[in-house]
Amino acid sequence: MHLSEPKQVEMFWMMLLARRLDERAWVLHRQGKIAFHISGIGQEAAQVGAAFALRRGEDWVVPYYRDLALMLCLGYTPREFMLSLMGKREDPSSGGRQMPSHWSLRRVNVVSHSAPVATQTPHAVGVALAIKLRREDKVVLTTIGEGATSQGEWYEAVNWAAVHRLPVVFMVENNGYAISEPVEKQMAVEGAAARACGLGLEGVAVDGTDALAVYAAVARSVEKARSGEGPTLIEARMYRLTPHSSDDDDRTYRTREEVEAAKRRDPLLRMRQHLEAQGWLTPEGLERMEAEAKALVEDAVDYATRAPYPAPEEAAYPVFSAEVRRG
Ligand SMILES: Cc1ncc(C[n+]2csc(CCOP(=O)(O)OP(=O)(O)O)c2C)c(N)n1
Repeated sequence: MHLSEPKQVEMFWMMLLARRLDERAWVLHRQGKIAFHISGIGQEAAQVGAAFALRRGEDWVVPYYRDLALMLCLGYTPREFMLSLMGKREDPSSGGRQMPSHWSLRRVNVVSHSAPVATQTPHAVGVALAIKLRREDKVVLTTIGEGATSQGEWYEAVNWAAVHRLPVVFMVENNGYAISEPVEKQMAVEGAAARACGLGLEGVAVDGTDALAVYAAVARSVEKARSGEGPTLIEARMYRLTPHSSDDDDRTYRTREEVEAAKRRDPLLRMRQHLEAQGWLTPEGLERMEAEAKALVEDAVDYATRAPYPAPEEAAYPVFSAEVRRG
């Protein structure tokens, strides 16, 4: 499960780019230039670790709204992210119809999710069933927040996957909160991995601020799924460093001290320190990366700002089928 130096540096680059894009999204929101943002800050290590364990572009991914870093690893571009934030016609996820960060990218097998949490899990299991029936050499990775694992859809889908030993990896990004609800109010067990034992699949808890640890856990689960040994539930433990969304004020339910303490365990910082300790990242190298990320963010914002909105007369396309529209 060893990853080479260039791969590890690439992991850091993806985390850095996701962070800088995400930070700009907050600024755009506060400037009144976008309507809504839901952030992945603090969750990048797990997302990148998981993405690197896949055959990207061949395997299927059914993500959730915080997965910007995962999406970038699959080939989603900064321009596409900004198009989605601004609701522009060229947004590949929905042509500006969906909420931003409800990713979908047909060219690399990424399936969109609906806004009701946990509805992506049955979709992912359906894809895994199709893979098994067609005897394809592919797996599905699906992600979710820990709060959403309390939903009925989640249990039904994971149960089905376990019974039929489907090639799917369930990764829970446990960031400590479901909006204002802390984990201990969400579940009577210690974490989402413990939920696996009642459903008959392996549950693994891993430090979600460590990209390499998540990579190792997901890579092992992916191999297991590929060889017909069924699904795994991985719980990646991390902390949501931002409010839930641009509409949330997290000061109403958690202390600043708690958030500041979590920032000292920032996954981006952790990966940077790891690379520096290996001698794989110099101050000049970091400066170059930062400059490149800034240029990509600027280009994406300029591009998406100039891009057209969907035409009003196309509002129902492709949300409803032709039949529904006629009716
Ligand atoms: C079925 C349903 N109930 C409530 C909501 C509103 N809602 C959106 S995100 C969210 C919190 C989900 O928390 P968690 O699953 O822990 O993921 P996180 O946002 O913390 O990453 C809620 C309650 C929703 N979208 N769908």
